[in-house]
Amino acid sequence: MTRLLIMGPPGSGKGTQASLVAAKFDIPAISTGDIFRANVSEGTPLGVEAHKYMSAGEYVPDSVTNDMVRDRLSQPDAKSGFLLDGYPRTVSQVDFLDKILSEQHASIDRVIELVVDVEEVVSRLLRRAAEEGRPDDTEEVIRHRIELYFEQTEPLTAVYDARDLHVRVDGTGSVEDVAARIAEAIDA
Ligand code: B4P
Repeated sequence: MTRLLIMGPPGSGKGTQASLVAAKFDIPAISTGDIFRANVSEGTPLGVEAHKYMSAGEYVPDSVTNDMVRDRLSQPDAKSGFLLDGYPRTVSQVDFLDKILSEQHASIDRVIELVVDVEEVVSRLLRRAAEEGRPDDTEEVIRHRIELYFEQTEPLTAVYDARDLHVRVDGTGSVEDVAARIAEAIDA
C-alpha cells in the first residue's frame, strides 16, 4: 500500500511529478487544484465557490476543501493507496486528513517536498500562463500564491518531519531527473 503526499510551492512541479509517481505505483493522483478546476469549468456550485478564491490566488476555505477530499478518498480506487497533490495546505487540513486516515486505519508513508527557488517557479508559471492561459497565473497572483505557500503551507513540513515522513527533493533540472530523485526518496 502506498499513501503519499507531494508538497511544494506553486510551479515546483507537483502536478507534473504526481502523475508520474502515481503511474509508477499504480495509484490515483488526487490533485485538489485539478478537482477545483474541473468543477469551475463545469460550472458546478463547488466550482462557482472555488473560483472566487482561486482567481485571486487565495486558498479555497477548508470547510469546502476538506469535505471534497473526504469524498474523493472514500472512492474505491483510493482504498489501496493514493498520491495527494496540493493537499494538505493548512494546519486544519493536516488535522482533517489525520482524522480521515485514522477512521480508515491507514497512514501516510512518505511526504515529498519539492524544493525550487522562488524566481524559478515564477518564471515557470509565467511560461505556463503564456502557453495555457490559466487565470491564476498572472504575475501578481503568482507572487501572492507563493507568499501564501511560505506563510501557511511550508510550515507543515515540520509536522511531517517530526513524524519522520518528510523528505526534501531538489525540484530543479529536467522532469526525468526530478522523477528519479523522487523515486529514490520514496524507496529510501
Ligand atoms: P494547484 O493546482 O495545486 O496549482 P499549483 O500550486 O500552481 O501547482 P501545479 O501542480 O499546477 O503546478 P506544477 O507545480 O506541477 O492549486 C491551484 C489553486 O487551487 C490554489 O492556488 C488554491 O486556490 C486552490 N487549491 C488547491 N488545493 C487547495 C487546498 N488543499 N486548499 C485550499 N485551496 C486549494 O507545475 C507548474 C509548471 O511548471 C508547469 O507548467 C510545468 O510544466 C512546469 N514544470 C514542472 N516541472 C518542471 C521542471 N522540472 N522544469 C521546468 N518546468 C517544469
